[in-house]
Amino acid sequence: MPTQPDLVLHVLAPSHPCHAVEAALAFKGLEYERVELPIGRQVEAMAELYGEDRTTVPGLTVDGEPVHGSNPIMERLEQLAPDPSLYPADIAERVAEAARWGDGRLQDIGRHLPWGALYFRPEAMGTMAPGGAPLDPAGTDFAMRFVRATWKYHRLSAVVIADDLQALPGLLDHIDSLIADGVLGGEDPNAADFQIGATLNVLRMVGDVRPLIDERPAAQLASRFFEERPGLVPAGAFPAGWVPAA
Ligand SMILES: N[C@@H](CCC(=O)N[C@@H](CS)C(=O)NCC(=O)O)C(=O)O
Repeated sequence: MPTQPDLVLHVLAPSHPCHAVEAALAFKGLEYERVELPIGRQVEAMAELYGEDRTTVPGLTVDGEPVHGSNPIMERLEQLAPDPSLYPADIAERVAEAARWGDGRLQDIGRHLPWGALYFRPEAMGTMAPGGAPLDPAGTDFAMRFVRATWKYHRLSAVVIADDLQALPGLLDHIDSLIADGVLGGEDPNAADFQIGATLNVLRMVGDVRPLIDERPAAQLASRFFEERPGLVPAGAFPAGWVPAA
């Protein structure tokens, strides 16, 4: 590409929608500056750059023009560099629809279930850094406070988590059907592969749900496009009866 606009991507390191956008940028071969915001201080930073009601990550500035949210960013990248396409012409509308579903329905579960499992196994938070290990008791005290604050922030509850677990097999069926229809998992990745694959990749850190994903075609969307994340909340974290049978 002869010239490209100046791209600055604002992320939180563990965020799966940020990983989706980074995979899309790499697929398009676009260069960008990656600004990692400190966890807990992203709201102020994002509000200043993107506006008071746009405080989640990712955000991208394109020659200073703010674009907020993983799907709007991928759509903007498509305008900037149409080739290779994130929305191939023959399935463009179905890909856009699947990416919207991945954002609107699936993505939250990628936040809820890891934080949900960590509530029951807080020491496992130490495994989420590269080379990490389960936390010692003092570290576990810190993790317990952190996880509780996160539950409050995301308005999590046992009912929310149990409902998400019950819904998961149906959502995975939908992903498998999109693969069977050729909307996902084709030879070249598209925007929906990145959006949905990034969420499946973060869900694989939850030992209770990993087997539900790994037995299915959907698993390939995580492993093909994303590196396996460090960290595992061991199976058996959720109370008996909450996790559907694999
Ligand atoms: N669905 C939006 C929102 C993404 C979102 O909620 N990101 C989370 C990280 S995975 C976040 O910014 N959390 C911090 C916060 O809500 O303040 C997108 O795909 O861009």
